[in-house]
Amino acid sequence: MQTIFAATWWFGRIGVEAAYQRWQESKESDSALRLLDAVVEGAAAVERDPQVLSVGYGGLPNRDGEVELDAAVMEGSRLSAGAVAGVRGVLPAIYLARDVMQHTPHLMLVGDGAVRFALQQGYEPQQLLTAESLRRWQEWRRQRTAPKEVSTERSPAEAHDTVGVLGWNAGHLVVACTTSGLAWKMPGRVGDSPIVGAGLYADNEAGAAVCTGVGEEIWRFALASRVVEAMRAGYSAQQACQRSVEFMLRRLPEVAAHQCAVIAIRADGEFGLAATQPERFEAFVCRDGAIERVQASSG
Ligand code: SD4
Repeated sequence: MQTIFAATWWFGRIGVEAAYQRWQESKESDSALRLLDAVVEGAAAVERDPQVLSVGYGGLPNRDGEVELDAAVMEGSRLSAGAVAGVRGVLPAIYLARDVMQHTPHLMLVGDGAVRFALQQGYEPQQLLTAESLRRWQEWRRQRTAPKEVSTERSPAEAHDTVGVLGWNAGHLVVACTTSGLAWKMPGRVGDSPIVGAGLYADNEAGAAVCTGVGEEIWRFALASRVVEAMRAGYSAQQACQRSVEFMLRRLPEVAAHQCAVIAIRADGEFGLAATQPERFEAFVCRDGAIERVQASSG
């Protein structure tokens, strides 16, 4: 029986490798739980990597220099989900999202309430800023207070990427998504990533999708849910992603100025991806351990 993992961006490779490793080493007898643990582990590996400046430890902070994490998980048999948003000092945030799903009657906890829950669950408070992310924040602040200087860096929104990990086995679908959100965001700002239907969705009857890019644009189009509903209507994963992104661009042409990307797996295991800026988007797909880099194509 084939097992598929897929994850966004260059660090998607880290995500699918860690997911597949967990899948293979797992002693969990319930295959649905085993698959969920695998995608959570894939997302957590990216959170722990300080080289990734947009997820977890080392993620770029908000405008006040604080790292605020958003994360969510969803599984497609019971449509169960758990999410956290605006969480400070907790790592991996994706574990906490899974804890919300498995150990509370709620779907999402935010801010201080989420941190209190984390402490009750035994998480140790962590410093998520690294020397590098602190240096970048200080540089951003310096440039902001010196408006005549021109920044050569890509705009914060464009420089910021989320890891979304999809898992498929025997028709069962799961998804994990975690991010530090847009760099230099307003404190308290939440994007699409922890929002069921916007940043992620999974339904075994149709498929699963996870998004990355500018959350405000992705959210207003409920992109993950839109893609899953297109698969339910009979489109392939590739067509569903493509059609949904084309709809966004037709409905609001200015979306083309932003990166909005989605990857999807249909209930039968077929994979697809699309992006408003396809030349800048890549994903990694792992089929029974064989990893392939996939680039979005235009049109
Ligand atoms: C957000 N969607 O918070 C995330 C950020 C991201 O590529 O994925 N950027 O809006």
